[in-house]
Amino acid sequence: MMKSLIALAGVLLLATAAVAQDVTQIDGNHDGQITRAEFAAARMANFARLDRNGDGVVSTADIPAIARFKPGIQKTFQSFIANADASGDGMVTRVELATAPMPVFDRADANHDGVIERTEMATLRAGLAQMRNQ
Ligand SMILES: [Ca+2]
Ligand SMILES: [Ca+2]
Ligand SMILES: [Ca+2]
Repeated sequence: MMKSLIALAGVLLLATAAVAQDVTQIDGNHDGQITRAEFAAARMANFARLDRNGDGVVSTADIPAIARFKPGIQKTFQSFIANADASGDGMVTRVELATAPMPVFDRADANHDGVIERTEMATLRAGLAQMRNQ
């Protein structure tokens, strides 16, 4: 029981808008900077975890398994879906997630060069933390 709770806590961290990892995990090539491609790849890596019922899409149907333990996740999950659901059918496919807007990345990339460098990293961390606590 304890073990599954701990596992679930990990899932919740990852589930929160799909990018709530520590920035060092997002930095795929560990060069201290995060490119748009690295950010997108980290998000895609979480798709399977977000799709709790395994039907190939992320939707509100995936919430109940998580919401039993953390009711507050619903709002975060819904805002994640709203952000990525390009077709507006309430479901996020892998294709939609791959091309979804990255508002947190864009806000952090102050000089708009498509890379989060060291000076912009604090803003990215703050943005990710804010999503986690939504
Ligand atoms: Ca990098
Ligand atoms: Ca699903
Ligand atoms: Ca930048």
